[in-house]
Amino acid sequence: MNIEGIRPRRPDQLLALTMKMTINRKAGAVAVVVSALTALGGVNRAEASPPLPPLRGLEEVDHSKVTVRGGFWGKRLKTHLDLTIDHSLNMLENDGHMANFDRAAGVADGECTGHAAFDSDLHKVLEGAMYTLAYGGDERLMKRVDGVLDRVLAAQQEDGFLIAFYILKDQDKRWDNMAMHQTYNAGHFFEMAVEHEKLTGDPKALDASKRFADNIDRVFGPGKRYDVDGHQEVELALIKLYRATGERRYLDLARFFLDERGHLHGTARKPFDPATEVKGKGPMGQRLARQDHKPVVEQFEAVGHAVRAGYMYAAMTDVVRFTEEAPGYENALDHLWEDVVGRKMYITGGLGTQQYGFEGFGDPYVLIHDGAYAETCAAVAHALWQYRMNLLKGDTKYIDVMELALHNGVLAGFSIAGNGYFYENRLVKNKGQRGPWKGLSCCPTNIARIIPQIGGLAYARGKEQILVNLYLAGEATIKMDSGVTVKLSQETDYPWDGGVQLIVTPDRAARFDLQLRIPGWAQGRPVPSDLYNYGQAKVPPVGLKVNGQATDATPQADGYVHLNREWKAGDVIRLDLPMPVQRVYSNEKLMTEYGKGGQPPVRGRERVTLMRGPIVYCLEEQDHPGEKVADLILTPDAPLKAEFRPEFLGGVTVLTGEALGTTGNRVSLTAVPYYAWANRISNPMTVWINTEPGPGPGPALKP
Ligand code: FUB
Ligand code: ZN
Repeated sequence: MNIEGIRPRRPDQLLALTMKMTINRKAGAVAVVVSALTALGGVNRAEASPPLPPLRGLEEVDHSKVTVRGGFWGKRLKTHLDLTIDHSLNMLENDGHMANFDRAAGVADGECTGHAAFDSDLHKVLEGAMYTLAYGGDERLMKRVDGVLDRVLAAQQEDGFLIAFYILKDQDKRWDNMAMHQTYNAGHFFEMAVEHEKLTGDPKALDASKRFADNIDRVFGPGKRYDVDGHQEVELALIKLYRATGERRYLDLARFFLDERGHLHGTARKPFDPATEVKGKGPMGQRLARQDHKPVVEQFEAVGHAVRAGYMYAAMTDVVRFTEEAPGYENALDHLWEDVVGRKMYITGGLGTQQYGFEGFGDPYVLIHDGAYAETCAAVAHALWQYRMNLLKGDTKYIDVMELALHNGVLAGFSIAGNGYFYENRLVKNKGQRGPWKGLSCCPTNIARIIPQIGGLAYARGKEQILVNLYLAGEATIKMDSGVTVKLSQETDYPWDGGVQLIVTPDRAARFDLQLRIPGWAQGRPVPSDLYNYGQAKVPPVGLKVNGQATDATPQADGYVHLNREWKAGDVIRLDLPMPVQRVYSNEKLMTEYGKGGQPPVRGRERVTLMRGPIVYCLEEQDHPGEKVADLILTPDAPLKAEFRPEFLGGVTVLTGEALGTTGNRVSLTAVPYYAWANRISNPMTVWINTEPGPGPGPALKP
């Protein structure tokens, strides 16, 4: 299909038209935010100073340079602005997150509520608010957010320390038990502060972050205390803080926290002793869970808690990008990537199984459908890592995985309405209903901050290169090293339609390499490994035209089509990524069911899943009355059709065809996007569908 096939967008799909105050970023959204801050006595800044560039790899195109307009992600951003951020703040207020800060500031009475990671949840929603407000100025929301932020900042101690839980619980035991997420809270505070300063120009949160980071830096480091947090996150956040402030100490501290993993902690660094590296429970089990069982440069297999791992790998990638040398880091990252993407990733981009009874990686090739933990946070952390790998290496395979995780593993954790959440995301389930919140709200609050980052994940740039990584409607403004500013405008209904129109507008004619990602799914690879495949199916050719002239769409080894030419204002690119329905099969080594009576996991019946573009599909029982979806059989030759239904589940493409029921009866089959399941009623769902009659009903599922 070509670009003419793109449906005209309705007014409700146009974020720009429906949002009261947004005209465009510079003239509208930010201007409104800035005026709100002026009223609040904040400091305005027209243009945020650019972050320190990497020493290796590509540069980000920050979300502040990208407008998302309508379409798939525009709808989600509008929901964030209209509902999700306020809803999240309401829930946090109800649960006492803000009250803890008031108590810590000495302006309210009462006992500290919640757990040691409580602060981080509030920081994450505030961070999400910064991205969201950047897309659509909203004076009321900005005032609310700024008011909450002031309550947080009021709790900061003279020495810079700022964790309400510890200020209230036991000041003397701040750093006693490092399993308690102290620096995890700090990291989320730093990330939020960087975005606050970028949005508003007001340095108050960033200054507070520096004071807090300095406090941590006085405690930990060479010749000081040798220890690491129980939950990684601060490492990548310190690198962000370094880039925002230029303070090298923060980069060094991030590196220290990474390099200290795998050493026995205490007041002195002890040599790593491989003899103590054992699996199982007890202290070493704990250390394995938090990737503290080996020095990071010796970690070649993904083990332990999947969220912690994702954040740690992301930070390791940034270390390679921002430090002069990091021997062993890239080698470890390459091994870890092969292990995760080649042996330990669900088809949804989700990570973590319940094989060992916790939220972590299992054995290679053991991905039990009913045992998927696939925590929403793990998919978020995974996407953030893959994004950084692309920046480091400039290969599309990382974006393929990021895209998969974002459209499936992440979005499944969030309701279409914008205020319901899953924590774990199994691939087959007897029932499911997203709740309005979770007491342990790591996943809802990660949703609050990942969705509105989408524009900032879409592009990258090199010296005289622009990389288009995600296809989404909107504009990007990219300044090249040569001084040329390029506006890129995208029109597309991706991921429902593979037609993309790009209009290139440099402010003067200029040569540069415009790189278009040709997704792996359009080249016969649902994932960039042999973990899943399309079987024998062929993929139709990709179409590409520049100013109406057919152009070779063959990607180079890095997965991009390189359009290296002199560009002038108004040049038009039309990309056509055909989107047939694809059956996806798993590697035959993959074990997908629990073994009976404590026996090892087994492969189970042969099954297939369905994908169209980057979207993974599932079956819900309510669409198949009288049948059990876990028992339906989709024969290899049964035709399948794709049909866009604008009024269904927020506007989705469904797949239809015919399956066989348990008695061999013909059943009309309807597959909906996996992320959209459980948005109507709680009912059984399966991602993987039998391909042939089995010895009996499907496996008994956990309730
Ligand atoms: O501990 C902080 C977060 O809460 C983790 O990342 C999640 O797995 C949940 O335990
Ligand atoms: Zn979570």
